[in-house]
Amino acid sequence: MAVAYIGLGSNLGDSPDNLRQALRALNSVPEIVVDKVAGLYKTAPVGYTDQAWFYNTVARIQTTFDPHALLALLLQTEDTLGRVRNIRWGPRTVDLDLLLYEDLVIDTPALTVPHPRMLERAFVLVPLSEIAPGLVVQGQDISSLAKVFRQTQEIVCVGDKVW
Ligand code: GSY
Repeated sequence: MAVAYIGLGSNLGDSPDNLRQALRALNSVPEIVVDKVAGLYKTAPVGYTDQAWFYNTVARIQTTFDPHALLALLLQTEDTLGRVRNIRWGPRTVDLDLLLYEDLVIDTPALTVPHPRMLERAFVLVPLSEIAPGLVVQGQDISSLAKVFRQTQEIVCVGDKVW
């Protein structure tokens, strides 16, 4: 089994429930076990800022899928849960990003791993550092980066758990 980390986000509909349903859908696939999920965070939108705050979390999974098969499943799960792709950085029912897959570096037209923007987004770094505090990605300590970026990007830990 390979270890991979998935970033989850939602700012449309019942967002905590959307994230819960996404995790359930992934865990119901025989090739995937969801084994650790960070707490739930409310986060100010990054990129296109004229939209509602997001709910975000990060999950660690074990999987027998290769990275491209895993990506295909993430996209299919987004579609099943009702994601409509209209505004590029706009509101979404659920967004599932493949952040890391073992320590592989992948650069294909369809997939870039580590996720190209993960090292500058508090909504990824903070929940990721919660479940993988010693993790180093591209020579950068995730916990130290999380401390830096949470000072400039608004992020609030919400009490509820989605897993
Ligand atoms: O990349 C994921 C979608 N997304 C998010 C998000 O999940 N959270 C926050 N806070 N801002 C975002 N901008 C985009 S695009």
